Amino acid sequence: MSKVVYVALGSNLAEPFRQLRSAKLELENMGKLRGYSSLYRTAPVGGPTGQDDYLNAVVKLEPAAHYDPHSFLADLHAIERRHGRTRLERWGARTLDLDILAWGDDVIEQQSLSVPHPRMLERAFVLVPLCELEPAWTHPVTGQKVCELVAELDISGIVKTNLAW
Ligand code: A4P
Ligand code: MG
Repeated sequence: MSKVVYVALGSNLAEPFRQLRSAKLELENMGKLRGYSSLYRTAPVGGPTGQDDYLNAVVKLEPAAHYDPHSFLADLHAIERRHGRTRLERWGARTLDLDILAWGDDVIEQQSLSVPHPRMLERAFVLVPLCELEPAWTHPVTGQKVCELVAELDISGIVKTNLAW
């Protein structure tokens, strides 16, 4: 059976709602869409001060059979480029950020690709939508359950929107 991949989407530039909607359509070309969270408006974490709020969401996909995690990430980067992403500074404002949160239960620890995503455990803007989408998701290394992790975090900067994909 094919693996399931969770992709985190984030944008805080150039009409984030438009960016995320069109990115989701592009993701649907990379496999079978198995679910998606609501869209969340979130306070920026890290990076320069004065950034606009982000729009964040998580999408669940069954990747097309020809993908491995590296070729999948390469195609995510291609989508980011088509959305005008430039990498000026770490954690700076961006038109579109696509991260692989998890690839089945695989554990990969390379600089170019690390899954589960190493910073996801402390990030409410990732865990809140993942808990909504897949409450049973469990970290393959630590065994922690996503919604239990959310319960330990400050989620005051995370607001579920009524925006419809
Ligand atoms: N990389 C390694 N593992 C992965 C993975 N699992 N998924 C490498 C995606 N990429 C992975 O990423 C830098 C490098 O990480 C890539 O070359 C890739 O090979 P990037 O997207 O170029 O840079 P980045 O996103 O600025 O850095 P980073 O470290 O991924 O940042 P994060 O952790 O994604 O944080 N606040 C709110 N509210 N909402 C946000 O969405 N996002 C960030 C970015 C900061 N603050 C935010 C948000
Ligand atoms: Mg990133």
